[in-house]
Amino acid sequence: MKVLVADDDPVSVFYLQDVLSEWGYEVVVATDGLAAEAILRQEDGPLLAVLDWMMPGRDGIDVCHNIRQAGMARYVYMIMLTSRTETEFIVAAMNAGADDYVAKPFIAEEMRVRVRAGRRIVDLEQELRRQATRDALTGIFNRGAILDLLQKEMARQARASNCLSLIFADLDHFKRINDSYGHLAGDEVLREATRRMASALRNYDAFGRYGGEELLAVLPDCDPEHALFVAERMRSVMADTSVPTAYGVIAVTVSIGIASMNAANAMDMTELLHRADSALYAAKMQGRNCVIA
Ligand code: GH3
Ligand code: MG
Ligand code: MG
Ligand code: MG
Repeated sequence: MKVLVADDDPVSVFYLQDVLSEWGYEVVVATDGLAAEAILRQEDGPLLAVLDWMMPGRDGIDVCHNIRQAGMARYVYMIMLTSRTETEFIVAAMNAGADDYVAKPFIAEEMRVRVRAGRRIVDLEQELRRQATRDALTGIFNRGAILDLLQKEMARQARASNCLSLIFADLDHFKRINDSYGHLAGDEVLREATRRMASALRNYDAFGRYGGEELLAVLPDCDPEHALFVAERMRSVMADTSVPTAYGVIAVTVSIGIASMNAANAMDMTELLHRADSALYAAKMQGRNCVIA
């Protein structure tokens, strides 16, 4: 796990770096508050930070305050490092958003247990976020998370005047699979189907379960032509190879509908979903195991 160490005192930085890496943390260093804040705001920035109170430019308290105000998607656990240990200073630090504090000069063992307590919080927060956004059966995004992501991505693409494509996929005659092989076999097929279809996507695409055996892929910066190519790949990874399960080898195909949006034809999320759903319906009508844009 990455830990940010922000301190203007090179001796303090050196010591912290030394002990933290010995305890297995990956240390990122900033020597002033501005740099510290910039690092914490990065998309994959550290989730744990040890911040010196007194730093040139922007002090640790301001960094805490700004990070809490920033409304970031992830929680950053911040430990204030301070030589001011009177109650009023501690209250000020924690009011600004610090989670904990360690008195300077610090004792390594105390730093170790306080960072470890922070890590417990960060781990719990990440697990909670995973459970809230992932589908329990397949591990892909759940309905709430994929729709949330679609909404955000549509706004982002509209600002950038980029094209976004949406793929709506539905397994064919899935009820028959449940009826013939049982629901546990159906579950296995669904898991394998999402795994295969996800591998057909680019790594900045998002994939989620809309409901039952209906799946949504959000493809940013993707025109209809390329979306068709991706969807065809998703279709063929299913059609080309049957799925081996504990209950037998099961052939399963998928029907896919595509809708795209760009600056010239802006629309809201409901409209885009509706279009992809209509295309999916047309694919079913055309005989299934096909893609319609
Ligand atoms: P179509 O080709 O028209 O899509 O036919 P279908 O049978 O796939 O369509 P329908 O939507 O009627 O049936 C979907 C079935 O998927 C019904 C439901 O029991 C099953 N299903 C939904 N979620 C799950 C799941 O998590 N596990 C299993 N095993 N089955 C599921
Ligand atoms: Mg200092
Ligand atoms: Mg179906
Ligand atoms: Mg369905």
